[in-house]
Amino acid sequence: MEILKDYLASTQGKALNAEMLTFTANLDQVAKKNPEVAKRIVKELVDQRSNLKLIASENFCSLGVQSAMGNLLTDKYAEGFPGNRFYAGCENVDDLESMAINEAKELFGAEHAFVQPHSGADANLVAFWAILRKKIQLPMMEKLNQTNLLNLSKAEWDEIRQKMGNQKMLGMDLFSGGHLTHGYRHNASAQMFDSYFYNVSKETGRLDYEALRKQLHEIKPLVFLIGFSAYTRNVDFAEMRKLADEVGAVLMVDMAHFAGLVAGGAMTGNANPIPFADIVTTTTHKTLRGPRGGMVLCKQEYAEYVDKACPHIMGGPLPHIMAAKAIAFEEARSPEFKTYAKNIVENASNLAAALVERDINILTGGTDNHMVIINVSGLNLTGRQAENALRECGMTLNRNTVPFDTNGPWYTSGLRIGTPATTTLGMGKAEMVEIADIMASVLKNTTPTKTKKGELSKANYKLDEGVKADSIKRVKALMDKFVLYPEIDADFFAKYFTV
Ligand code: DSN
Repeated sequence: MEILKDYLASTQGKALNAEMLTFTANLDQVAKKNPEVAKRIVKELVDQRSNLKLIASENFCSLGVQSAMGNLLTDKYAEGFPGNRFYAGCENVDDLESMAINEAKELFGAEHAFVQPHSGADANLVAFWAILRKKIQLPMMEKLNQTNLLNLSKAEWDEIRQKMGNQKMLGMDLFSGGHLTHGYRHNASAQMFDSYFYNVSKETGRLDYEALRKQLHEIKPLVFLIGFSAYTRNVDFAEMRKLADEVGAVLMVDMAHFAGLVAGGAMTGNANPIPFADIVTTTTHKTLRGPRGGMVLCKQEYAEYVDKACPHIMGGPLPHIMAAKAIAFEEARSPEFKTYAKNIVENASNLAAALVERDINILTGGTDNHMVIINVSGLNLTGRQAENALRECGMTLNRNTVPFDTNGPWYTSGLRIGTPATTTLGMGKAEMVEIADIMASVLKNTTPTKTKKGELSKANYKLDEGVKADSIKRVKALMDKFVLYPEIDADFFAKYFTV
């Protein structure tokens, strides 16, 4: 407590808000146990304060959300779901989880919510197995006149297992913007399902509904999965529902990226998947601005199967994270969050327009959501070179494949940028134009070096020193104006870490 005592003495006369006090006290506890860990926490804050966060899947959650995550709630086991636990003493966690569930249902207008998944990948596993159990296991059990798996003979169980493991799923191809967990061969989902993929149109870069219809009729999948981590256009979920119904497929949507836009009313009508999909998964930390975690929302008919994620694939939930989810969902119901969601989209659209004005190649020429995807191949760069050059200048973003990418998923030909974090900081149109200008200048002044064989390197590059110095200055000016977590006093860091 020495550091905290010093700190409090040094701030005499200054009003300290509760968030600062909590943060200070927590960090002090960490420092007492392991100062090196405390330093790393502060170092991360320093990094995120001094570099522009343009990663489309990241954000900054409130200090209230953060404080809810770091406490004694982590000490409780609560396998099961509210009212149905495998341990005693869960009444309080029941209340807490129910609060998060009710907030989520209210926020999204969902029939049912399951707030335990630790990540989006977990949420997808929960959803996949809920679908398989309801659609395949249940009818087979009914045919056998059985309700308990443990009463099946080995032969009966083998037959069910094989049928469950042999179902088709149609998801978006990774290169078109789909996600690893949607059937990619290096992911367990490709072993669970016989996976098929749809692509965006080569001409428009957008989903082609007629091509999709054709594929659906050919494949007739059990699961029709819509969701992406690198696609910038709205999806017509009413149309997707129609397509799914034509072939009797379950419509599953992974809205991890745009959940905050749905919550904040920036994606409404047919762009909101909740009324149309059977089952929707999401993370809670991207545009939704909550703690790192996942969630499943579904129609009532899937509720029972989703809730029984334990014992099926999950162990104990994280009560401290569910507490933080309850706070984040409540925050997302506020009028401020509505404005925030609208601003995210406006910022992304202004960022895209400013990049296009500077002759940067943007996929589909713009965006409907929170992200923008740049194709850097026309500049002779790989995504990796562009990502590294921009990070040298204080811009944190990630390289990404573009549809039909010839550079593969390691080097890639694209960059994915997003506005959730900069919008949280309060940036608007002027800052988006400034960011676009810095980015364009860095990209145009970065050139690949030659390999020993005289070919263009995919990894190494040369960035003009003058442009670099100027860009660093300009990014710093932005960051100085829009301070991350202004509640946390910079002087306090000095006690743990010299910047
Ligand atoms: N890693 C996330 C993203 O960046 O989109 C998806 O899992």
